[in-house]
Amino acid sequence: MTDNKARTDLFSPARLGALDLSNRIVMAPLTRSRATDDGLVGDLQATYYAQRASAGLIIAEATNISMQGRGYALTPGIWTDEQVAGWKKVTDAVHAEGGKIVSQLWHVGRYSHNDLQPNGQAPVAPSAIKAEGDTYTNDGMVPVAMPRALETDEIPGIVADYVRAAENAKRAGFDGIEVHSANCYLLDQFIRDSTNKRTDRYGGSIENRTRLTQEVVEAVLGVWDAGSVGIRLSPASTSAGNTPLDSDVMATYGHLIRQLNRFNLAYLHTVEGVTGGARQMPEGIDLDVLRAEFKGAYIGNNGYDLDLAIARRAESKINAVAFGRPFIANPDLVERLRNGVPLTDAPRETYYGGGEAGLTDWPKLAA
Ligand code: 8OZ
Repeated sequence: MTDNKARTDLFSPARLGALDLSNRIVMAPLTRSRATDDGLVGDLQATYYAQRASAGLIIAEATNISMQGRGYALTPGIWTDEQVAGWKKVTDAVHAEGGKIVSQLWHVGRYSHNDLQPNGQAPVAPSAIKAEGDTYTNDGMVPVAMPRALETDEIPGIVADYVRAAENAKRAGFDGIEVHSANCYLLDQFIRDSTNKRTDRYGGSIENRTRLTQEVVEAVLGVWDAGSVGIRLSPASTSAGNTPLDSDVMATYGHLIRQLNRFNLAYLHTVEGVTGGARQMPEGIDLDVLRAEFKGAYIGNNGYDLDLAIARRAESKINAVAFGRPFIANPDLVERLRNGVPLTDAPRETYYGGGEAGLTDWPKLAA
């Protein structure tokens, strides 16, 4: 299609699976670290997300499926009734503004610290290999801890935690869920041979390493229709602990994506490049080849601006585009992009932690 048609198309209604979007601009999941110690969101987040409801779809910030899944203080959860009640305020507020919102289900795996874990235990991972890097606890930044390898018989419990979170997302009034299988967190740690040295049915071959992601997807489809379930992958990202790439990115993620096709999911949401960083790909990795393997809708993410979104839509390489950081200081991002209004840049200090400041105090354009 022409660039003109692609531009119009980005601002026109679209359907991803069973999700009816008013436009193809998606708000990417953004960790803002303003939940309570108990992982509760409430009026503050209801205001924040409702302000951004003109996005075609909001993917809410990554949300812990269990206490064991936590890797950062003040991130929200979705395993208790109180947490569900908090999210219900958010979804009601977004729906009142005509928006759509899905919950991104998250387990960080090894990227955590004992202080964030139940009874001060070690974080869990496919294998006992420590990540590099720091995480944020109630005592400030600390190096992530040495994880312990999950026993094979613990894995059904993790899948059950995803199912409970999926049920809770439904009770909380979300329009769907996104399985976070990206950014070197638990599911991605299982996928990559750099972080998975297991010898059971969850390690070794590509089939085995991609098994947990598939089991989680299949399990949550007992709760949600496939048309309301998306998945996020980041084949080329090394975020969360400078995690090494898989030794054969194309083969591993290619296999996973072909297997995912049997579920007819609403969408595949891919971080193109290094999360929050470069879009350049290491030699031998071509994400468009992987994208072409997927039979459903595709959301492109990472470092997009409107011109890139138009260009990629014109080439039919994306069905929708996810913007992250631009949504922080531009609650009406869709209107600004449509009208060619310059965007406001949010300073880094506003990203994580604090209260209303830097979260809900960004003005919309005057009508
Ligand atoms: C930034 C800070 C903490 C977590 C991800 C959920 O990268 C995150 C995250 C991003 O997926």
